[in-house]
Amino acid sequence: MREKILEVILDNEKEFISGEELSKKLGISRTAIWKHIRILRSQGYNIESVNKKGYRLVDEPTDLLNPQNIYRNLKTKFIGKNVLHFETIDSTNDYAKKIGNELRDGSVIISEEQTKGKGRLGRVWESKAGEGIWMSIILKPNIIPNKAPFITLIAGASIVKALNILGVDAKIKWPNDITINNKKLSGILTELSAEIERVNYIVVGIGMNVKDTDFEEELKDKATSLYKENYNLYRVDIVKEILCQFEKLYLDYIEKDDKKEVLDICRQYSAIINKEIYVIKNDQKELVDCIGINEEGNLIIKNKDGNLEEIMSGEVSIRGVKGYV
Ligand code: BTX
Repeated sequence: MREKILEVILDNEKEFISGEELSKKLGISRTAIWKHIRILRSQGYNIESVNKKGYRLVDEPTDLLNPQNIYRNLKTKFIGKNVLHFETIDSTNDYAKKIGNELRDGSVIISEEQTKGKGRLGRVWESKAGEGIWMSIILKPNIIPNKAPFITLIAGASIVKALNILGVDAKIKWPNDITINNKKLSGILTELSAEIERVNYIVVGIGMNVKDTDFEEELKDKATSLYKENYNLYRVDIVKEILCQFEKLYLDYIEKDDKKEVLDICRQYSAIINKEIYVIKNDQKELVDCIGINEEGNLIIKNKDGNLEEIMSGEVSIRGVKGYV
């Protein structure tokens, strides 16, 4: 109901709408409407109420990640059409995994804060309140499990594409980091619930630092945020653009087995192709030349003996010669 009230007020733009009109339109009492308005205000909506005139929105709500804001003008078919928004949560990925079976394909779990944000291999992902985008997309494709890892690349491609569309000079560090100026801006954690022959659901977790000004000591040299790089963007615009780019690339892959655009994007915006990089595997660090990404989405490197090698995502970490990239 609250969402319906908000929709009517938003659609009315800067004009007043009376409590009576709202109550008739939505079939609830004026007192109930007032209660909802109070809650909407506490969520950050600047709604004015004037005696005998009614309610109106003083200025557009800007950077709230609540479902209503995400649904507005979202140009997707099914991704992000069901959003669950939390003020705080342990991990959006963990929650998505818990209730993945019950939610429909394309549902999004998003939280202002994570108290146990996860990276890959049990690592921690710092997710402070209101400072970033911490979200998980639930997918239910009819594919065999070994087709799932490519979805991480799809997510990376959609994030880097979305950011570049919004004017950010972001790059992708194969397979799952998005960087700016050689520092980590965003990471992806894809998790899978599957049987041998069949995927139940996939959870694509995306973390992005948007407003952070200060990182913990350990992250200071390798992490960055959009704000730190002088980009002032609304989180909700970024979320919508990512969901939109993601859906297109995802459907190409699932419906047509078409990887072309994802690979093109990963190559075009690569932070590591044609550079010397360290490949780290089981604590072994090897300096190699990064040659490219092949048609499977695997990384091609040339080691110091001149041999070409193909690396699959998940088996290694990549580091730059001078630092993170
Ligand atoms: P990763 O294992 O590649 O990166 C984790 C490493 O990155 C950490 O060990 C730390 O060094 C560094 N790091 C931690 N927090 C940050 C940060 N905020 N910015 C930059 N670097 C950081 C990457 O794993 C996958 C991250 C996915 C996060 C999303 S958020 C929504 C969803 N829910 C959840 O619990 N995880 C995912």
